[in-house]
Amino acid sequence: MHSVDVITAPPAEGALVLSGRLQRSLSLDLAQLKRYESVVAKPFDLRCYTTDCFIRSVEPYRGVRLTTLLTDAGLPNDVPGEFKRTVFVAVGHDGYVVTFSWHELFNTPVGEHVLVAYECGGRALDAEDGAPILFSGADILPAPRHVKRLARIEAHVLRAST
Ligand SMILES: Nc1nc2c(c(=O)[nH]1)N[C@H]1C(S)=C(S)[C@@H](COP(=O)(O)O)O[C@H]1N2
Ligand SMILES: [Mo]
Repeated sequence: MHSVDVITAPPAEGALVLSGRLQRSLSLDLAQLKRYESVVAKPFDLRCYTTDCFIRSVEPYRGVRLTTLLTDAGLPNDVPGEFKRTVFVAVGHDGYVVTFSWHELFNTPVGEHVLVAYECGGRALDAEDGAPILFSGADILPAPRHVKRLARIEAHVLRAST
């Protein structure tokens, strides 16, 4: 899918918006997410970091890698190499926030397991099920970066404070 057809309209209700320091903003509803190449994750147990409690077992998710979406939006490169200083802030519909770094996503094995999921165990997920769900399949305790109803990905290029 090419991004040209998704940048002009205002974000649709429930769409995922990628914005900030990217070459273009994207607004993607579930149907548009499904047009990207998908991958299927391994089943896993959701465990909370704070309590270390088991929440539930999750069947395999299908979704698009976050790196695929960020590559489509275009990483910042106005200053050559500045994309390596980018952090990505992922925000749920309720304001819940988690972070990723460019290195983590593009330069470690973690990135290949970070999905924006819209299907679980072969069944389509809708907003009531929490779709789209951002999750990081290589995390030790997966619940914190298992963001229900992912609403936004903001890209920020960091610099050292002076
Ligand atoms: N949108 C959103 N997703 C979220 C959270 C949240 O507050 N908002 N909390 C996270 C944390 S810390 C945990 S432990 C689990 C809780 O999952 P549950 O609500 O399905 O039990 O959701 C994760 N995903
Ligand atoms: Mo948690």
